[in-house]
Amino acid sequence: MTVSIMNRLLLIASAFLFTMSIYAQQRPNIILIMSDDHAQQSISAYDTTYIRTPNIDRLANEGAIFENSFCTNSICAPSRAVILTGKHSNINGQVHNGIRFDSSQVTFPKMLQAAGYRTGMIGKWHLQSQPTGFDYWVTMHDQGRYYNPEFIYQNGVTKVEEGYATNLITDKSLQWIDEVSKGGQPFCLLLYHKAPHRNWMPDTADLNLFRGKKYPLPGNFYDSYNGRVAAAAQEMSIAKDMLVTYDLKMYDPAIEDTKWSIRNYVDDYSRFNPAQKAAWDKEYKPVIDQFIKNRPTGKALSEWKYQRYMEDYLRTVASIDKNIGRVLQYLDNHNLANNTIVIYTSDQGMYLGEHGWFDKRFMYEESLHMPLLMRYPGHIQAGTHVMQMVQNLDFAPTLLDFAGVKPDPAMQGVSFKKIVEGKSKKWRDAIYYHYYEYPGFHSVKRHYGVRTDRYKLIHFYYNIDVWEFYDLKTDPHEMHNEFNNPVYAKQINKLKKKLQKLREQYKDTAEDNFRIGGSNSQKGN
Ligand code: SGN
Ligand code: CA
Repeated sequence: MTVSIMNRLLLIASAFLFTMSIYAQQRPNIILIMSDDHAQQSISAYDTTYIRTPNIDRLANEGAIFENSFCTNSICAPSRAVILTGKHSNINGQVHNGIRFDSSQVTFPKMLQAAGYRTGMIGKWHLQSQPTGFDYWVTMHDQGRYYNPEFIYQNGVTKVEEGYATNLITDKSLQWIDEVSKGGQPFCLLLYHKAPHRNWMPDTADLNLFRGKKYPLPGNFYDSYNGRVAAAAQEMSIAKDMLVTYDLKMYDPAIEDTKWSIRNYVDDYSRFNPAQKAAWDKEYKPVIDQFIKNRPTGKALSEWKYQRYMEDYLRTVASIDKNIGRVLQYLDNHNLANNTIVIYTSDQGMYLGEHGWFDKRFMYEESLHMPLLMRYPGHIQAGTHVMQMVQNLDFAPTLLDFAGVKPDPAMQGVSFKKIVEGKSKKWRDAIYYHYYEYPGFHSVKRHYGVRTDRYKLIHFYYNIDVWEFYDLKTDPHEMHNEFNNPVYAKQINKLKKKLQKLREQYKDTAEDNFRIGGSNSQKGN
């Protein structure tokens, strides 16, 4: 080979390597922050009624807020599986919480990993099988614990670590980002918080927040569930089902409660170290004493429970917000903000007293909505409001799209990259939903349905056969089931057809009569 050919080959090779390295650098890092049961109503970018969340709001101000982001099945493990696979529950198999996720499936982290991304998963996993597709992972057993949680590392080591879950998960995440961001490869981190899940245990550092603040009761707090059989049959009512000891921390021999409630509370309480216990008692002891003194009953008790619920729930949210602030600050300080997509979401929505409830599961608005905010400077315009109806089903194809990786053709979701970038407006006109976990915790009947920008049609099945129809424009709080109202007959017919089409499209035409074993009741011993 002559010298000039050698030189030419070297030149071509170095140009190729240079292009590759630019390409590698241009692919964005991805940080998907997800919390557990975070109601959109308690993010001030959406709603300023209850709390200020300045750090989460930063993502909306500097990027996009999705006004119509929904889950496909409003419960934890199913939502996580939908996010990983880009497929509905009937296809990915995770129809309810009590199933071991089939981790041999194609997931977006696996695809990113194969495309050269460093991948990490830190926090609440809740899918029973071990995470796959990650270079690094550390999770918690099942729901995890708020205080001094036990972490499970991928090398098989389990370790109880002192501190508060939301802080610890953030510490570990920043440490991992610190390590991987120094290499040449882009990274993708799933940063999954336990909070603000039941039983809403705040960080001792936040116990002074919101003390004694009065929250407005939602207008339908005293819902009679007229015309809504399934809504009447649930067991997630603040008045009836919220437990004063376990949920509201009123632990005292003078206070009666179920054995389940007391046992579970003691289980958490016994984990405190002396300093945590002292701070905890300092906050709750006076509240307990007051409660014993006043002994509220009837409506006064329901409203007292609501206020206590809100106080603790919002304290756990404040900690999430603070820790998101730490992540954003880290990115700023390390010159990573511009090349990193940051997303904030929750596995589903949550009731903060609407219809008198806590928990989720129903296809009604508060639990169907998933908060979704996304920042990617230079690509997503600051202050973008996305009105299109996106779903967690779309996360996988969207993130792959941003990373320049072609989604797996079997994924059922659609990339909303062009939508959030403001490059296209073309989108679906209806979303599909299917909830299966019945019989189970909180007794929400199995149902599936369709929602358009204005209407919603739901079919409750399994041990009932009931249809509901709502006009969200005239009845945004879903108090009037108009299924039998002739005024809507044409609309209902249209929606029934749409529902059938979606069920065919998503291969979900069979009403699944699988059995859910055992009793999940929290009311027994
Ligand atoms: C636990 C909770 C329930 C909750 C489920 C599912 N009970 O079982 O209230 O509905 O999780 O939540 S608890 O007393 O043990 O906290 S999910 O978000 O994980 O699906
Ligand atoms: Ca959840």
